[in-house]
Amino acid sequence: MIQLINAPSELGAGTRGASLGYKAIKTASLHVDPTFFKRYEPIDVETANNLLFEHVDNPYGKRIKGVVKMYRRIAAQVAETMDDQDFPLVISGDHSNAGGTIAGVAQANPGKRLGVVWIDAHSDLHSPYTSPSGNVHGMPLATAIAEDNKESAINDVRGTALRSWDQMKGSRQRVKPEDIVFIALRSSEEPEVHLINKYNMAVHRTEDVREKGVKAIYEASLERLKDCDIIYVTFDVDSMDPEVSIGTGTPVPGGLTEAEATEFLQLYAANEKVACMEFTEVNPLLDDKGNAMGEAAFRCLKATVEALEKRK
Ligand code: HAR
Ligand code: MN
Ligand code: MN
Ligand code: MN
Repeated sequence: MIQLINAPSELGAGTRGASLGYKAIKTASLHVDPTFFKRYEPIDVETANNLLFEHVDNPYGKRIKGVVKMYRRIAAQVAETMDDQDFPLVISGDHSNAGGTIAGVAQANPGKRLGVVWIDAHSDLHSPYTSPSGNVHGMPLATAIAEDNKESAINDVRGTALRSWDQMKGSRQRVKPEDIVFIALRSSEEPEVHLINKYNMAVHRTEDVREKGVKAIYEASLERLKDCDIIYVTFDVDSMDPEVSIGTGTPVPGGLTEAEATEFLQLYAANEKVACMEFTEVNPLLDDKGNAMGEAAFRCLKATVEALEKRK
């Protein structure tokens, strides 16, 4: 069974409104498939969004204590869902907690090698030592590979931010850096580029998708992850072009079309190795075309769920 998990976090984002992403998607469903969220009723993860109203005291890991709370809750819910032999499909607010999703997948699958497909304009490989913004949604993938990247440090991090970071990071790698594949990546800072090159992570840019086609990129990603037992696929909607994805915190030109994104999601969802998926970063407060982003995300979600259903 597919189990939707609604985790409306937004502590990790730099702009407000990502916690409304799920509501935007649900509202969009009313025009297209009004009973969808009855058939796939999500489990709600309790947020720590009350902390939004408190003073930010860690410039290099903003609201990171609250993000850690979300991490634990999401990891626990994802692990429980997998222990129940259900398929976790997480709809999160901002991307910061994807490290928690990965921790949950790892917890429920001890001894299995976990690969990651990161469909995103950004590489989300910062640590508090390297983040240019202090926004924790730029850090989740670094927690999965337990990477401080101190050799690229630009920030003098101390105190509770470090303790929270160490809690998120955990004591061991949940994913090997060489088992990461990026799709539609087009915005990374120098410290992230350093890690991508150091560990030879696979990068497929939008131009590569155009040139070779979605299917070929999908197949290349599977080849790359052939020694992995299971795969987690994350879909940050800013992977799509701002023409589709203006309702998101950090849009970047040159992204995927909705059709390309949909084809990727359908292919991954149909693959038995894919054990968990996540949709993230829909922010209707930033959408200047009504709920266009919510509608596109819902169409992508519906296509994903239909492909998952066909597996059985
Ligand atoms: N790399 C930038 C930073 O860390 C921007 C990160 C932004 N946003 C995301 N992640 N939506 O995918 O500040
Ligand atoms: Mn992201
Ligand atoms: Mn992004
Ligand atoms: Mn609007």
